[in-house]
Amino acid sequence: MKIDISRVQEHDKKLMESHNQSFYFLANTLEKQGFDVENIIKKIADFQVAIPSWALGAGGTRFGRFSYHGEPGNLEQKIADVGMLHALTQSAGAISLHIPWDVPEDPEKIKALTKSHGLTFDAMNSNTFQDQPNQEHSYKFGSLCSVNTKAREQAIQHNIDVIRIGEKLGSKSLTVWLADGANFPGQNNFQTVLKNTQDSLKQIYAQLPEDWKLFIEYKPYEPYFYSTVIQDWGTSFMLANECGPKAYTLVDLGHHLPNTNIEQIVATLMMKGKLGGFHFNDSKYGDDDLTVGSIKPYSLFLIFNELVYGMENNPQNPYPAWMIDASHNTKDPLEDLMQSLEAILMAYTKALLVDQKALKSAQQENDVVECQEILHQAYNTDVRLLLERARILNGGALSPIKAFRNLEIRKQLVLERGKHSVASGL
Ligand code: PSV
Ligand code: MN
Ligand code: MN
Repeated sequence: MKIDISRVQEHDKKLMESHNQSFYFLANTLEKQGFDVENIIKKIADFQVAIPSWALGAGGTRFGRFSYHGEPGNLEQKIADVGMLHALTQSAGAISLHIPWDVPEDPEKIKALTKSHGLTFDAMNSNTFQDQPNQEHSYKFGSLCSVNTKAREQAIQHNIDVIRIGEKLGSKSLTVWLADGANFPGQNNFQTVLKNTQDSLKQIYAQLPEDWKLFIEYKPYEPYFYSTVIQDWGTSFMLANECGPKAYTLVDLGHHLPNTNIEQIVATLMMKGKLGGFHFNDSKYGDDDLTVGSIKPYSLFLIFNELVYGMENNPQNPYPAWMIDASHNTKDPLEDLMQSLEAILMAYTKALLVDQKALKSAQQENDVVECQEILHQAYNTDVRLLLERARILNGGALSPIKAFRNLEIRKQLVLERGKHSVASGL
């Protein structure tokens, strides 16, 4: 199914008058404060976030899935869902695939379909955290870290296979997230499993095409509860350095222990030119994978403040790959993703409104109060009208969720795809 954008524009006509009035008021206010509003809107419009194929079904918990029906049942339908999200929001211009869940039968056809929705392929994700049917060696006790050479070789080969599939689609990166770890002290020799992981990653890295990047994701705990081999950014950073210049650390917001200063991690990695990718979500306790900005929007703003600073001041760091990595079971997944996209763009826009020059001089003066005032001035600006403006100018919906609901898109998806849902989810 493809969205008929003229129906969206027709729907938006009713909302335009009030948007215009409020927008010009805000634009004037910001211009008076010295901001180049047109430039900010262009930056918002250019900011694209990838959608992972596993976030399109209601999932997110191992304990129960409560379907919203009409969920995508194959790769073509997953691409159609992201295409729809992109048509409405104009900010979801890429899809991230997980192998073996999303193996394309005909890569050329899938490539053309993706292009027809205005999408590109973001990072490919390998999966060595589950055993697949007919798999020879089990990952029960680890994959790239395994003390079983055969299991390790199998996991390395899987990652190489994923790269080859990605090449056919035009992807340019591989994200490796490993569940490898231990539930009990003494189970693993820390140095052995880290060394094995390092050797395995180097072998995968050796097979990376010239213009590809390797993203190494970290996570402190879960599924294992005593130790994880790549537990933190330091371990990921060390492994990326061992692999070489095309390997980077990937920060997933949910993969930190409570109260970790993620913005400081971002600053450090960007200074070192090693922040490759970013997974957005939100959490109260751990890797809860909740809607972005639903729990700690101010933290998200502080993280974006560092990202914006890094993008402007750290040419040694490549432009990071953005992706939403969130999925749970109580919202329509498409509406949930629209809320996440909005939260990401809001935090980004507010970070663009931080007066960097004034902040620098307040820091120089050690004027602690003024530093906070500057951040709060930006954070407390209601930027939603700027987001609306960027969307309309790009041909999207003024309010994606309103359009999605009023045009009864979920109902049409259920009619078209039926009630059963087979989308894979974590
Ligand atoms: C598991 O924590 C996880 O959510 C990681 O964040 C990965 O990026 C994702 O699954 C897909 O493998
Ligand atoms: Mn992730
Ligand atoms: Mn996760």
